[in-house]
Amino acid sequence: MAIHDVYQAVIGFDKNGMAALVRDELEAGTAITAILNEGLIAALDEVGERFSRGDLFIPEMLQAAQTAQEGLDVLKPLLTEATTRSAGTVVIGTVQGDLHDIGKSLVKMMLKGAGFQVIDLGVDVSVGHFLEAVAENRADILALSALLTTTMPAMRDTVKRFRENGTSVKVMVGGAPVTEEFAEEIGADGYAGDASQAVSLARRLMA
Ligand code: B1M
Repeated sequence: MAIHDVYQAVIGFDKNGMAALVRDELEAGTAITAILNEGLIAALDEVGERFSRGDLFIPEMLQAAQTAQEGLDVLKPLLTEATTRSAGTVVIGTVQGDLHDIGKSLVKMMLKGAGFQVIDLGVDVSVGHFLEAVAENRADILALSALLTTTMPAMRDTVKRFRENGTSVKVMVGGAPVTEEFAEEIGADGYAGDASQAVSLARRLMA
């Protein structure tokens, strides 16, 4: 029994076996971050590389994502055990045109675990929907995720519309193709490279 089994289960699309493997790892005392980074995320990176090389295709990429999700579902209660006092309200979503969900959901779980109230709008979220949700929930932070270079312009447009609108909400951005420089260029208030950095950033933005 090792993290490598979790990794292999994602690569081998073992959707039914995944939950038990992750539970076994937890029982064996393996750190949640290790299960996440060395098991689930590392395997998805490998799947992405195989996709880039043309060694596997979208149906397989989807199956790998569904398998990883089974593992994340086991970790979710451990990541979202929030403290009672709210650290702030965050509206989160993946920008328009982009269907990638896993990284954004991980950021959501970690923020919840850090005591933030999080409203998750899901994927392929229009600027209008973000504007409505931020106003309705009087959000302190808007958190935008993008996984495709082709949807980075939608992130730019979203930030632009919020700035034109004059709302005081702080905007944080992230996702694999997003960089610190891009965040600065589009006028976001901050960039985070992974879910734990997202928590530190959200805390800084609230300070
Ligand atoms: Co897609 N896909 N995909 N895909 N997919 C990538 C992203 C890709 C890199 C694969 C590759 O070619 N190597 C590539 C993008 C290339 C690019 O633009 N640079 C790609 C492509 C091309 C596509 C399609 C266009 C393929 C096609 O149709 N020809 C298509 C687009 C569909 C669309 O969105 N409109 C597509 C579709 C899909 C599936 C639907 C099959 C599936 C997603 C299923 C789902 O999410 N429910 C999928 C998957 C699974 C991937 C890979 C393999 C895995 C993504 C993932 O979940 N990673 C991915 C390859 C890869 O990432 N290496 C790939 C794990 C996750 C935890 O990491 O999301 O990066 P990530 O989140 C990280 C950080 O980025 C950060 O925190 C997380 C870690 O802690 N983070 C934030 C994320 N959001 C944040 C927000 C923050 C802060 C941090 O603050 C707000």
